[in-house]
Amino acid sequence: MTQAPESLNLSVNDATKKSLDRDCTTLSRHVLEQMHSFGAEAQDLSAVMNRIALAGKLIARRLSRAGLMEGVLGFSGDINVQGESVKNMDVYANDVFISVFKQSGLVCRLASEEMEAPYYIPENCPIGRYTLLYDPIDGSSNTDTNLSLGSIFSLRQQQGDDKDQTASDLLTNGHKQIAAGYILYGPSTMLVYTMGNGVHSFTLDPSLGEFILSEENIRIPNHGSVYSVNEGNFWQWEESMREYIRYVHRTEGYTARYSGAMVSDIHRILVQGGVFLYPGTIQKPEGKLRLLYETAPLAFVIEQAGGRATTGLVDILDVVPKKLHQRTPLIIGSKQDVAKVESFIQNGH
Ligand code: AHM
Ligand code: MG
Repeated sequence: MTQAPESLNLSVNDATKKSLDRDCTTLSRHVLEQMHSFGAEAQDLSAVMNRIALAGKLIARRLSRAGLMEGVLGFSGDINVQGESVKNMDVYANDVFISVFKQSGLVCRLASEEMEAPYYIPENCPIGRYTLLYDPIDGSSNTDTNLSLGSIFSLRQQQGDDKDQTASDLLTNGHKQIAAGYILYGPSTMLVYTMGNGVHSFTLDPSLGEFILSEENIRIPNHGSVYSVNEGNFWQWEESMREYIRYVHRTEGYTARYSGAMVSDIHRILVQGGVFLYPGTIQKPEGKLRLLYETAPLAFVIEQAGGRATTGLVDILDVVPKKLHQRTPLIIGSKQDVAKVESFIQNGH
């Protein structure tokens, strides 16, 4: 038998070692590395992220077989607190996040787009634990056509004992978020998160059932060619927004992309640059998207990647909501592109 040269042996071993290292950089290990600690808080946050990942895996599994199962697609027949028709997948995904945190002793309250009031988990939950705010299915209109969807999450520390169960301590600005991110259900399932120390993406490896690190410290380009907005609302907007759209129409180098699920549109922008807009209309100046579990977590991610997020007048992370389901307009993405939209809103050019 011919002996392989020593250098070749070495390089094969190095490559194997590298891929093994990569396969072992799971989400929970990454959170611990980010915290530079193995203390109680780091262990807790790692466990919380691990359970969010489990919710993502359960939702991804159901979506991947949706066309083969009864009762997964279509509407549930209910109307949610936002006045929107609820889909079966919205109900399932909402329950999944509750189920993964039951008895965990980590998250004691959950607030979501689908529930009028927060859901309390009193069992095994000491004061000062975490609250999870989430949108179980972002872009639910894409569910029945097998297109990309997302889940959005934001973690905050409970302030006070909330004895009257009003959750008024949640009505604070977005800088109070401890962690935030999203899960993107696309051709592969990805989890993107920040804990205030950069933005990191993970891809679900179905053969392992684990989210494995794809990219650390993602930086959003300062400018991109994409603008992402529902232009069907053109005549409902203020004139300044219409003027911005006329500007991109007549300026070379812009291209439109809009999927109906902002997690996937914003993920594209995180990677390639550009701007996503969901402005208010003359009738509804507050827009469609909710602050605490949609715009603030996405703003935290994009700002951590070096981008910006604003209502057009105020940075999203500075907005203090008056109620749990408060809406805000959203302009988010590359610094230069957000500034361009702002210049139209604030100065009319
Ligand atoms: P949802 O959480 O109820 O699905 O609403 C949020 C979604 C975003 O993902 C998407 O960008 C937007 O609503 C689409 O709304 P529209 O159809 O008005 O453009
Ligand atoms: Mg939503």
